[in-house]
Amino acid sequence: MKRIISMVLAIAMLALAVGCGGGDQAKKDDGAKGSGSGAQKQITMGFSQIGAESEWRTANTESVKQAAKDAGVKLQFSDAQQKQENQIKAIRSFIAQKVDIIAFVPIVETGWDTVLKEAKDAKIPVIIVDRDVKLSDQSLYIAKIGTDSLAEGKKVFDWIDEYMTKENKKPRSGDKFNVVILEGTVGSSVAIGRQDGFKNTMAAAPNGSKYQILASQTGEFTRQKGQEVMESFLKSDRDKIDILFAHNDDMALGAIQAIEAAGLKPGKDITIISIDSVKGMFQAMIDGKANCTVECNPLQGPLLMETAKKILNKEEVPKNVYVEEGIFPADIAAKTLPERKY
Ligand code: GYE
Repeated sequence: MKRIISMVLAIAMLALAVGCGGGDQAKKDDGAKGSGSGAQKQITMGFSQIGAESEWRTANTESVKQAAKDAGVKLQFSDAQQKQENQIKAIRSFIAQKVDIIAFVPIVETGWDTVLKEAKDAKIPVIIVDRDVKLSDQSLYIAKIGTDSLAEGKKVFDWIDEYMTKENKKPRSGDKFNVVILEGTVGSSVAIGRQDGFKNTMAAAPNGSKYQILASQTGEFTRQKGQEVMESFLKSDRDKIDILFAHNDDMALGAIQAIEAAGLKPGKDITIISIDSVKGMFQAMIDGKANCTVECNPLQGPLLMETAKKILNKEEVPKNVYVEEGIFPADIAAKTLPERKY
């Protein structure tokens, strides 16, 4: 039932993201008043993206660019090439250019206080997109449109436990299921949240003691690194690994190549689940090489533009909005793929 509800919500969210809906599909926290200058003239938004590490990120960038066009917002787009220092530089240059509003995807959680204080002093409102930040002062941003990574990590463990039980799986060696994890970017809120959500759920689950984490290492959210790290996991534990949890689909897709190269069957010898739900992962599931993907919706552009306009119109906006997301196991992949937007 829960799964059906979240899928319905995910579809509703997607409708909002592609611009045919509106309203309250998103969960909202406490409200916050916008600040800034009027919104009658054309809005200029400075947007700092972290780079192009994954299929998800490409879809996120396209969504923001397209939504800016559709909304008549002038976008100053800056690509940080995976470096926080480049993001800080970009934000400073947006302040110097006196843009109307700044939006950015924080590559890591910490280290933003100083530059965001500079934006606040310059009276430029800030919207945080996708990832979360840790700030000493919550008034340094007006709104956040993001990803509930703790919930995603929880969905991953719950699905694994249900699947291993339903399929009557047995550990390949010993008496516990051995899990290996490919983590996302070190210090990013999504890597921390996905890992914590998974581990906390496992620790509290009645079946939690049937599982153990054999190895966990960053694959930096990229296909290449995912493949390399999986190769090293397989070198030491080829015949022990039962489950791979990759913090994103790209790393899972890289790992699939490593698993095949090691002479094992991905999706069968090793159960594979990851997060994002990009088309490449659907194809892998259709090919029988992966088992499940938890959705993370990158189509945040329309909501971002709508929020920016409201802030500049001094309308009330929710402080934190998490987009609702579903889960797609392999058995519905073929049916679902044609409907996927990213
Ligand atoms: O899961 C991953 C990406 O921040 C939610 O970043 C995002 C993550 C996404 O590169 O593929």
